[in-house]
Amino acid sequence: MASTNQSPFYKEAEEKFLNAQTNEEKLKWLEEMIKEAPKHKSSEKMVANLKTRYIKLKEKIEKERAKGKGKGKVGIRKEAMQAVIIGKTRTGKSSLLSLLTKSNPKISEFPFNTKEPVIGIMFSHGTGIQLIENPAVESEFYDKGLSNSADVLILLITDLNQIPEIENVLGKSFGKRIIVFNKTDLLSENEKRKISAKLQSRKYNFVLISAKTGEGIEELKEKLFQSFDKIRIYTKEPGKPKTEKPIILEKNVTVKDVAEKILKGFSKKVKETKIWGPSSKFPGQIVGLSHKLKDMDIVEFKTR
Ligand SMILES: Nc1nc2c(ncn2[C@@H]2O[C@H](COP(=O)(O)OP(=O)(O)OP(=O)(O)O)[C@@H](O)[C@H]2O)c(=O)[nH]1
Ligand SMILES: [Mg+2]
Repeated sequence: MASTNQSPFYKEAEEKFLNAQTNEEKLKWLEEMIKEAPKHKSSEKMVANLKTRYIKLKEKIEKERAKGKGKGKVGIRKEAMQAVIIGKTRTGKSSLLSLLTKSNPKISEFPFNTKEPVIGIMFSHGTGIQLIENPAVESEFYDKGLSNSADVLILLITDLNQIPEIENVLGKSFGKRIIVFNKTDLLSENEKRKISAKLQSRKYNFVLISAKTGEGIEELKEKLFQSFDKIRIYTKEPGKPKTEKPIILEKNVTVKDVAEKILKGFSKKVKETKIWGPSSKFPGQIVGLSHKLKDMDIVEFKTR
C-alpha cells in the first residue's frame, strides 16, 4: 500500500489500524483509510483491496457476535477457580498477570494499554487458577459481566482512595474481594505500616505487594487459593502411590463425594476406604463414606 501517494490522514489511520487490538477497532480504522485514500486512477486497486478487507472483517465480527462472544472479545471459558484482576489504569494489572502466569500482556507507563480481558493460568497449590486482567475500570474497555461472574475479585490498587471508586463500578458483584496494594517498592516502611493498619481496621482481606520486586507475592498466592474455599484431595489405589495432581473440591465434601467423582457415580463399588492426612486420626485410618475430608487428605479406595 505504500507505493501510492497518501495523505497524512491516511497514514495516521493506517498506523492506528496496524496497532489496533480489537477487530472493532481495526474495522473503524479501515473505514477511515478507505475515506482518506487517494481518489485517483492509480490507487483504484488499493481502494478495492481495502474494501474487500473491510467486508471480510465486518463479516467476521458479526459471526463472532452471533456466537455470543460479546463485543468481539475473546470467549472466556470459566475454569473451576477464576479470579479477576480489577483496578484503575497503571496500577500494574498486566504486570501482576505476567508475574503470576505465562501470559504476556502489554505493560507500559502510559495508560489504557489493556483493551480487552487477558487470561492467564497461575499454577499454585498443585492446581491451576484462572486469572484474568479486566481492562481499567475507568475505561470503555472494562467488562462488567466478567467481574460479576468471577468467584474472586482482586482489587489492585496503588492508593486507598481507589477502593470506593472500584466498589462503585463493581456494584453488587458477589465475588470475594482481596485488596491488593501494589508498588510497595516505592513506599517507606512507615508508609507501608500505615496502609496495613488502615486496611486492617476496615477488616479487609488484603496484601501488600510489589509486582516489580516480588514482595508479598507468596502471601498473595496463599490468600488467593484460600479465597476459593476449596480443598485438595489426592486419591490412590491400594499398593500404589497417590495421584500427582489433587482433585479440587468444595469444602466439607465427604468420602462419598470423592468416590462418586472418581469412580464416576459408582461409589457403591467401594469396599473399603483408607485415609492419610489432616482428617485422619492416624495414617491409613479406615473410614466410612460419610467421613468429612480436609485439605490435602489422601484417599484410598479398595473396590475389590
Ligand atoms: N515501581 C513499580 N512499578 C510498577 C509495579 N507494577 C507495575 N509497575 C509499572 O506501572 C506501569 C503500569 O503497569 P501495567 O502493568 O501496564 O498497568 P495496568 O494496570 O495493566 O494498566 P493498563 O492496562 O494500561 O490500564 C508500568 O510502567 C509498570 O512497569 C511495581 O510493583 N512497582
Ligand atoms: Mg494492563
